[in-house]
Order: sequence, then C-alpha cells, then structure tokens
Amino acid sequence: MGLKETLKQKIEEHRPRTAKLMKEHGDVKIGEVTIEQAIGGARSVKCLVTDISYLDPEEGIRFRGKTIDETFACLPKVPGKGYPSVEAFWYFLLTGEAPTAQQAEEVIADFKARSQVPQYVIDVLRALPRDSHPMAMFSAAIVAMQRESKFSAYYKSGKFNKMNAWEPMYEESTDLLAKLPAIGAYIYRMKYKGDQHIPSNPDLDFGGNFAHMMGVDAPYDDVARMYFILHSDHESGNVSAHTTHLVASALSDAYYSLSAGINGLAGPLHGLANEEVLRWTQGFMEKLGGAEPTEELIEKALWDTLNSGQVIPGYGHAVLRKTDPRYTSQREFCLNTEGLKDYPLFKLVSMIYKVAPGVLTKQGKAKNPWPNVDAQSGVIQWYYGVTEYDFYTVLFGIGRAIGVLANITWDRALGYPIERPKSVTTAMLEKWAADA
Ligand code: NMX
Ligand code: MLT
Repeated sequence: MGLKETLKQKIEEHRPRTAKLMKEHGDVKIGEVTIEQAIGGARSVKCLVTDISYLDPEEGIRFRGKTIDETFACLPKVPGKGYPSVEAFWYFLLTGEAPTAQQAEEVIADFKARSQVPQYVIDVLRALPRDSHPMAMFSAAIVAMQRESKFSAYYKSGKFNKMNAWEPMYEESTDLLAKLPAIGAYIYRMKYKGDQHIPSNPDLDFGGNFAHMMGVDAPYDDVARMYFILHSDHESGNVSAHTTHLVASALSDAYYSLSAGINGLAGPLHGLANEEVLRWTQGFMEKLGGAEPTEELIEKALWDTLNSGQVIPGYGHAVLRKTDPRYTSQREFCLNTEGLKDYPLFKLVSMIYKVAPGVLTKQGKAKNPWPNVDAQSGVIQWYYGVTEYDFYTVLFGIGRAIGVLANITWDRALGYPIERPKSVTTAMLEKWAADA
C-alpha cells in the first residue's frame, strides 16, 4: 500500500477514538488553569491534541512514540548514506509506521514530481530588497503560492465535506513541502553566493537535493537529512506549530498556515535563537581579538549578557527541564565526526555548555538552565561552510514544515474545530483572586 492509502486507513481507524472521547468522555477534566498560566503564556495548560510527537520535560521529544535514536534506527536509510530520507520520515510522521525501502522510494518519486517551484515565486523573491531577512523571503515565497491551493479550491467547489477535507490538505501539504528545499537554496544562493544558482538534480532525495542546490558537498546531504528530521516537530504548543494549527483551524489552507507558522519561528525566543547563538559566539570571539577562550572569559561574557538584560541564546526551554536530546544528538554527531570534534567553534560551544548552566542557575531566573537545540545546530552548519547565520532559521523552517504540515493534515482528518480560547479581563482575575 502507498502512503496515501495507508494514511486513509490510519485515519479511519483513529476517528472512532476521537469521536468516542468527545461523545462519552467530553466532560472529563484534564487540568485546571491558574491566573499565572492565563497571564504567563498558557505554560503547561493542556488544551491541544496531537499524536505525531510528544515532549516529555525530562526525556525530550518522541516522534510517534520513538526517541530520536529509535526514529533514525527504524527508518530506511538513503542507499549509501548514514541517515534516512526526509520522505521516509514524512511517511512515518503521517502514518506512525516506518515505511519499507520500497515505500520510501515511492514517496521520494512523488516528492520529485511535485518539486518544481513556479517562476512567479522566484520573481517574488527577486522583487524583495536583497537585504530582506531570509525568513521574510521564505514566508513570502510560501504565501505567494497560495493560488495553487487544492484545499481552498475544494472549499470553494461547493462540495466541501468535512470527512474528506484531509485529502486536499494532504495533497497540498506534500506539494508545498516538496518545493521547500529549492526555495531555501534559491534564497541562500541569491543572497550569499552571487546569485549563481545550481539546478535541482532529479536523482536525489529531499536532503540530498537540498545539499546539491546549496552547493555544499557530502556529507552535508546527511547533515541536511539529520537537521530537517531533528527540527521537524516538538509537539503542538511551540509557537510555530501552534500558529500553523491555529491558522489552519479557520480552514485556511496549508500555504497561509505554514507561512504564519514560519513568521512565528522567526522570533528570537523561538527559531531565530540559532542565528542569535552564532551572533553571540562570533561577537565573543571578536572581543577576544585572537586570544584563547577560557571558561573564566566565557563566564564573564555570559554575565555581561544577562546584566545587559538579554537572554543567553540557545539555553532554557518552556517545557524541557534537561539538556535537549536534539542538542545531544548533534553534539554526538560532532564528537563522531573527524575534524568536527576538534573544531574550535565546537570546542567553544562545548565550553559554553560547561559554564552556562551554572551561570543561569546562579542567576536563578530560568527554570531550565540547560541548552536547547539551537545552541548546537549552527556549529555543524558553520563547519560545512554555511556561515551566513541569518539563514539558519530557514533551515529550521524547512524542517519544521514536515511536522506542522503532517499535523494540519491530521487536524482536518479528525475534524478539529476552529480554535477559540476565551479571554477574561484583569478585573475578573482580581475578583477571582479576592474570592479565592
Ligand atoms: N537567558 C536568560 N534568561 C532566561 C533564559 C536564558 N536563556 N531562559 C529563561 N530566562 C528567564 C526568562 O526570560 C524569564 O525572565 P523574566 O522572569 O525576567 O521574564 C525567567 O528566566 C523565567 O523564564 P522560564 O520560565 O524559564 O522560560 P520561558 O518558558 O518563559 O521561556 C525560552 C522559554 C526558551 C523563551 C527562554 O528560555 C529563552 O528566552 N531562552 C533563550 C532563547 C532561546 O534559546 N530560544 C530557543 C528555544 C528553542 N527553540 O528553538 O524555539
Ligand atoms: C521547538 O522546537 O519548537 C522549540 O524547542 C520550542 C518549544 O518546543 O517550545
């Protein structure tokens, strides 16, 4: 069975579970909301449902019930390569089942057939001022393609049926995802490589073709596969996933929804932190003026950052309370890669890892003093020659698209309604506080 048929079967098997919960157990309480949570960014409020990934504060992310290592191990690898294809992972996130090598090949072929970026998207990118942030370019390219939407066309067809709405959403999510490597690479080469572009290679998978169009040699193809899979999903409450889900809940199509999610990812407290980490480390090295970094110098620089009212980028998390396993996974990649393990930037990032948790703990504000994914990801990019760090969040965005597009396909499959939490006034909170 192919991906779409398997997905259809999974959806039909799943629907009665959601229907039963709503019909028979809809009034079962799963939490309470405090004033602190209402004012404080809804932290820990349980009001979203997804089966695609789950984030445990101590253990970190599981994709479809599997840890990062288990995920990499269960998926077929690209022949001759060390990592699975993004296409195999897309199959896994959508269905919860690891595809066979043959099924993964079918998805790779399907992506290829959908990967051509329309010329007008290139025209939109070229019309933007060249100093626009790559995330603004990426978001604009995505929303520019809204006219291609199969979901919106279905909605307007007059035959809209809630039970079938997942199909056009699945179709256009695949259409959109398949084009993202070429869009990302186009932005990169237009901005930083003298506007010299490398045509797509139809023999390659998503990650392989991205590395090829970026103009970066192997093993950057495996780095791209690893990077996109690691950044794909982090359950549903993070800003990019939640925004995509929220916008899609109004029956906005995948183009509007993903573009909105990408705009959220562009914030420095979210995905832009990977750019900020490199800016911080480069600024630190510049101030050293060629001197060797030491733990004492790093500690002083971290305190300077905190004392100037800024956050230490790449550290802390709203849910995690331990080192992010996505950090660890990339750290292990560095430790196991000849050249990278002794690379000065990796050594510096490792030294920061030794010092920063102690500094944050001493300051006593951050609930989690440990590093998140963004503290480590830029080192690997830098080592392979992608040093233009304002591009890094686009890499995150291509990866994040895999998770959020799988999620909005399932949102339509399960008929999730428009999202509309309730707001209250400060006076109401004051009254409830006085009455408590
Ligand atoms: N450096 C300095 N202060 C911090 C840090 C940090 N890395 N992390 C948290 N705090 C502060 C935070 O600003 C808050 O201060 P205040 O009371 O003055 O407002 C206090 O500690 C309590 O915050 P938490 O409850 O620990 O964290 P919260 O859930 O609000 O925010 C982050 C989570 C991730 C936004 C926060 O840890 C942060 O700003 N980290 C640095 C930016 C970063 O690395 N973001 C990337 C997250 C992962 N991603 O890719 O999206
Ligand atoms: C993410 O990957 O989305 C970040 O770690 C932020 C989060 O989960 O809140």
